[in-house]
Amino acid sequence: MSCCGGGENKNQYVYERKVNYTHFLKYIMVGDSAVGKSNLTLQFVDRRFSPNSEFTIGVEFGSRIIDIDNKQLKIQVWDTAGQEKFRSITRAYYRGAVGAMIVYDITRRETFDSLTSWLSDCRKYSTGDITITLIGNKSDLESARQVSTAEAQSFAEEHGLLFFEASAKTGTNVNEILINLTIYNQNLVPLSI
Ligand SMILES: Nc1nc2c(ncn2[C@@H]2O[C@H](COP(=O)(O)OP(=O)(O)OP(=O)(O)O)[C@@H](O)[C@H]2O)c(=O)[nH]1
Ligand SMILES: [Mg+2]
Repeated sequence: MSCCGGGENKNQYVYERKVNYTHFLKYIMVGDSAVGKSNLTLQFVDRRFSPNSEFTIGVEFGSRIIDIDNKQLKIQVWDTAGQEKFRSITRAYYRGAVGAMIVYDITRRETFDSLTSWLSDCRKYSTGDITITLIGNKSDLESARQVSTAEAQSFAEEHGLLFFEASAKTGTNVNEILINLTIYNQNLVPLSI
């Protein structure tokens, strides 16, 4: 596990393999507490789900190398704490991020209602161009859904965001999010190391 700014968390991220890469991208993951940010990060990095994950304290990060068009891209995902008391810590981590994932829980309406505030932080504290993806997590809990896909899609269009529903539990759409965010970034940002 890579960790900074906080204490121990039982979510274990694998150490990255020592593979050469030609491009580097920092992404930040934000959203209310318990929407599933740490589990999405765990799926991105290690293709695992942790049913008993604990609140993130401060910020953690995981990374993975993906190949797109014969380029080896190192993606570093900063997984922030959603609890209000960590908000000021989180704000420091937008710096240098070229991608942001704002996550809500499709089964908890209040986490969708918080999106405007997360979006505002994202735009205010990021530096340079940042591509933002909206993620409606816990799509495996369809019967408990409180936010329709159409409503979220419309919010995303209104604010110029990419949009996916996903499940950190089943892994549905998790790779697609990472790949789409990355392809979109490659189009926008000249990358080099
Ligand atoms: N069914 C289901 N449960 C999920 C999913 N993603 C996360 N969970 C559960 O939701 C709870 C919270 O998940 P976390 O990943 O710790 O949430 P978080 O957003 O990192 O929370 P903070 O660190 O407090 O900001 C845990 O019990 C997870 O097992 C999902 O896609 N489906
Ligand atoms: Mg967490």
